[in-house]
Amino acid sequence: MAGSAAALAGMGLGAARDAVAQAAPPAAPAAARPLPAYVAWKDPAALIQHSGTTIETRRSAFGTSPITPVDRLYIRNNLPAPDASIVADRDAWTVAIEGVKSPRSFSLAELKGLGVETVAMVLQCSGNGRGYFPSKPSGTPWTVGAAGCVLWSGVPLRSVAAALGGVAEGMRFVTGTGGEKLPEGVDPKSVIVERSVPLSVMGDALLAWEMNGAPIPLAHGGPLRLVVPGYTGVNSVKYIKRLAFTAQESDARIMSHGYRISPPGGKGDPSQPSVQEMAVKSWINSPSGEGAALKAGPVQITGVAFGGVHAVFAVEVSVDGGSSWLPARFVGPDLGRYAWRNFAVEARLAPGTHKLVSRATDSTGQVQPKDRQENAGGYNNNSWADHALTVVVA
Ligand SMILES: Nc1nc2c(c(=O)[nH]1)N[C@H]1C(S)=C(S)[C@@H](COP(=O)(O)O)O[C@H]1N2
Ligand SMILES: [Mo]
Repeated sequence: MAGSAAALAGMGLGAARDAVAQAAPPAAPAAARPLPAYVAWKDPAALIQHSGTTIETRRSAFGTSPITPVDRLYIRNNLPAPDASIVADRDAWTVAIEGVKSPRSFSLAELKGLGVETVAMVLQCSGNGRGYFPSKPSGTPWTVGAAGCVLWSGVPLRSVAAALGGVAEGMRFVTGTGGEKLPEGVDPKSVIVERSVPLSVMGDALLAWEMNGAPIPLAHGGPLRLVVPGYTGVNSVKYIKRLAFTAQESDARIMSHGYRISPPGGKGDPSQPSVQEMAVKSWINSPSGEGAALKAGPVQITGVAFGGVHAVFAVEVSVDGGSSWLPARFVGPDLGRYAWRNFAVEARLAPGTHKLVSRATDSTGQVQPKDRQENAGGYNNNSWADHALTVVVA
């Protein structure tokens, strides 16, 4: 596992892993498939298009400032995005609020009067890093780019609940329902995007209408999106049409059987843990290992690190596959516990092959693990070894 040239040349596990780490195709925008119409405004050179509904950011496209530009941010849709007509008159969008003392619907215009807050938050698909599972779980083989750090503005859930007399007795979950038109001829529960998270998210969750300073694009859930800081992306329901405080978790398939941590070879069921809180994670973005070999000399090794529900506290970098570690420094502003931080280490890399890895620690002392936790769906991969980058210095 030491990132030596010999290990790379061999056919062992380390070599296989490196092959996966290099799986992102080199930038070739001219040859890239055109983006689908609903995301045609995105930057194709910054993206890897797995399908029309699964598009990830290239490792080399993250930059060194914390906020991910919307035209580079990943896309994940379980159902086709709704028609653009839903953002023609944003303020007219309505959301039903249930499970409060006085249930009612609010228009977006009315919600804007109830409160406003802004949070910087890592939005990361539960399956980010699935591409590094040797078991090749079904689902998109995301590498690092099903994630971004985004600023959201909207009304806190607690303000919405307070405006309606508070959460009703006995409610334990926040259940959000997406506003997609469902395909006909199938059981709605088998396809609807409806997720439940514990009531404890009330402190920081928002009903958001703004993203990085502009109205949320349709593709990212406009006109109105539930955002749950610290939780994986699936819990932040786009084009939300119903927000319910509920006694039970939703029985929609995406909640009951989807996004569960199942043993390898197993199937999801409601007894297993749901994919919810994110854990401490980091990866290196530059040098990216894509494109031409590096020249020997000083290099700034940069990447991103986040703690999930806790703030990230420290990052270390290794240029020898994890045998020895150097402390990284944080670069740029701290946007709060749910955001990621950019980090940098200056290193001199001699000619040859180097295996670069990073390892983050959160504010509670949790250290990013070396190994992934095997599971059937390929969820929650925060292994530092899996996210290694192999670079060649001329
Ligand atoms: N209504 C709705 N919300 C949704 C989804 C969806 O398909 N429909 N996909 C979820 C998943 S799995 C992820 S990872 C994120 C992706 O958000 P993005 O497309 O804005 O990057 O949205 C989540 N919220
Ligand atoms: Mo996701």
